[in-house]
Amino acid sequence: MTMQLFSFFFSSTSYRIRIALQLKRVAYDYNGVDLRTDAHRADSFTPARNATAALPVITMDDGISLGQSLAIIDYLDATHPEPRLIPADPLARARVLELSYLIACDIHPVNNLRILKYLQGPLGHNVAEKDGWYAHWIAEGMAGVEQLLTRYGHGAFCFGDAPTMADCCLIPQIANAERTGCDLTPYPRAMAIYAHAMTHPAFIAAKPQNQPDFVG
Ligand SMILES: N[C@@H](CCC(=O)N[C@@H](CS)C(=O)NCC(=O)O)C(=O)O
Repeated sequence: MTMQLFSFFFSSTSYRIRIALQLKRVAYDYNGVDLRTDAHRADSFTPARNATAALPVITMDDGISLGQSLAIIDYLDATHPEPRLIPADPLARARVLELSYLIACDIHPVNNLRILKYLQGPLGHNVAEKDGWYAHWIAEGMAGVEQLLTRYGHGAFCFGDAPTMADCCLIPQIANAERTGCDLTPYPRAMAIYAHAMTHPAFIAAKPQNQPDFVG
């Protein structure tokens, strides 16, 4: 059985996995789960396949399901080691994890769909306030990303001329920030990496616009 990816085209966490799968040339079937209609919370999808009602999820030959994008990339790196996305060298590995965690643990969670919905629903904020929240946390987080890249980054991607898990996290985060109209001019190093990634076949194939469930 081919690996199954449960993804939504605009989901940045799903985008991380699409990049990793494309880089590693792992065959997979794409299963679109529409976050806008709460399909990720439907009984047909949770909890058997999706313990936390979040994307992405992959399922494997033996029926095992796995969520959490960084755990999935770690698993893919162990089962499909070429090309490596998490370096073996302890410090190189730590640098890749440092940037990946900054994006995955600090930036993405506060701007996740359920948080934005809670701001507008139970907390009663309007669209402008919600957009201000989003832009604020992008600015705080991306300032840290740019610092790390300026101090420790090198090459055409975050840490060298080959992509790592850090690039799998950075590119989707920038794509989402760009789509929501955030000012990204203060982050020239990050944006240069983004521009370079947009010329790479694996990153192009993983773009939201190139997914079967994309709606413009
Ligand atoms: N830490 C998780 C986050 C997963 C996550 O929350 N994904 C978003 C899509 S980008 C989602 O499914 N959100 C649904 C919601 O907030 O209701 C990961 O890295 O996989």
